[in-house]
Amino acid sequence: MTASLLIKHAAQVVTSRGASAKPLVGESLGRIEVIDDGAVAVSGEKITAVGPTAEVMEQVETDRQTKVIDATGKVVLPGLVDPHTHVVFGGSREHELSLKLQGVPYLEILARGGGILSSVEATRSASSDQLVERGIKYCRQMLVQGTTTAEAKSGYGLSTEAELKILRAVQQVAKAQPVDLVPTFLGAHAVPKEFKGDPDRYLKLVIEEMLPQVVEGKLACYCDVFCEEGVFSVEQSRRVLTAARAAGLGLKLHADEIVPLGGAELAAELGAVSADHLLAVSDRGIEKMAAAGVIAVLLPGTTFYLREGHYAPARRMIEAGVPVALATDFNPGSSPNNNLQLVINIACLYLRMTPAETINSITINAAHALGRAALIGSLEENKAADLVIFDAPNYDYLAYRYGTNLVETVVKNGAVVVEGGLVD
Ligand code: IZC
Ligand code: ZN
Repeated sequence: MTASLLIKHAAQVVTSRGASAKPLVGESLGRIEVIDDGAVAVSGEKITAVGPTAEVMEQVETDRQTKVIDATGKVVLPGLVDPHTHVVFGGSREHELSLKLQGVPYLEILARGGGILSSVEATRSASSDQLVERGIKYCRQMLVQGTTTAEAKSGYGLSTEAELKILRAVQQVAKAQPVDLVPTFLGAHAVPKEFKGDPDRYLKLVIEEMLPQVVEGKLACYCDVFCEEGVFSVEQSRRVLTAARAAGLGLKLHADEIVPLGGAELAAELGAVSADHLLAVSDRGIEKMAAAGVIAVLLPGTTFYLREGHYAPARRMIEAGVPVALATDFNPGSSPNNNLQLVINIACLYLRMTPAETINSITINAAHALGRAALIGSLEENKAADLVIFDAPNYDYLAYRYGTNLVETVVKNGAVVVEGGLVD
C-alpha cells in the first residue's frame, strides 16, 4: 500500500509496542524498544510499518502525494495519552494561590465553600458555548504539547442539568479539534451547597437521576468518585460505583490522595480500571491492586502544586506488580497544568521513575487506563497513526530538559496537526 506519510531517519523511534493486551508491570515497565535511525510509515489513519529506516523504505511504496518528514536528530514517540483530566470547567482559581501560600490546606479551602465549589459556581453560570470554547482552547494547548488522547471528567456541575451540560460540551470539544476525549462522569466530585451536610441525599440524585441520563445519552465511558475525607467515604463511593457498574460504565476512583481511607482496596474490590492519586495508599491496597490488575494513575504534578510534601510510592507499587500510568490531572484548582512533558520531569525526580518507565506510563499504560490500548498508545502496525516528533536527540533528553515544550510535530489519525511546534 502506498504511504500517505513517511517519517524517516529519526535518531530514535520509541515504540512501546507489544503490550496492547495487558499493561506493562514490574520490570517490563522499564523496558522500552528503541529503534535507531527509525522510520514510521502511515497509510490513511493507520500505521503500516515501524522499523529501521532502511527496512521500512524497502517495505513501503511512496508516490508524489506521500508526505515525507526527515526526523534526523529527533525522537519519535506514540501520541501521548493523558488518562486523568478535568478539562471542561468555568472560571479559574488563581486567587487561591495566595491562600495556599498562607498555608490554608486544600480541603480547608473546599470546606469554606471555595476550591471545587467555586469552580462549580463558575461552571454553572457559563453557557454551553463558553465551556466548549474554553475546552477547545485547553485541548489545543495539550495537542501542541504532544497529547493526542485525554480523559475528560465532568464534576463541576453537581446538578443534573449542569453535569449533562459539561458532558455534552466534552462531546462537542472532541468533535471540534484533534485531541480524542474519553468522557468520565464525576457527579460525585463534591457535595454542592444545596445539599450541604446531606451527602447521602445528594448521592441519591447522582445515582437515581444523573447516572441513568448519562448512560441513556451515551455521555460517558467511565464513572469516578472523589473518595476523600470530608468529601465521599468508601461506603458512599461504593454505592455510586456499584450503580455505575450495573449501568454498564467502567470505573475509576480518586483514591487515597490525602487521607488513607481504603480507596485502593475499594477499586480492587469493584474491578475498577484505575485508582488515581494514591499518595496515602496502604500496603494492603497495593497488594489488592496488583492482584486485581487495577492501574495506578499517578498525578505527581498535583502533589508538586499542592506542596503535599510526599509523593505516591511509585517504586513500591512498581515492585509489587501494580501497573502504573501517569497523568496531568489538569483542573483549575490542584493542577492547572496540561503538559505531560512536565509530568515526566516530576515523575523522574520525585517518584524516582526512570525515563523509560515514565514514557510507557504516558503511552501504552495510559491507553490501558482509558480502555483504548487496542487502538492507541504504541507505534505498531494497524494502530491509529498518532505520534509525536520531539526536538530531542534521545528519549532521556525529555526527562532532562524541563519547562520547554520540545514538541515539533504531532500526527493524529495520520494527519499532521502540529508542525514546527505550531497548530496547523
Ligand atoms: O477543582 O480542585 N482533587 N478534584 C479532586 C480536584 C482536585 C479538582 C479541583
Ligand atoms: Zn482529579
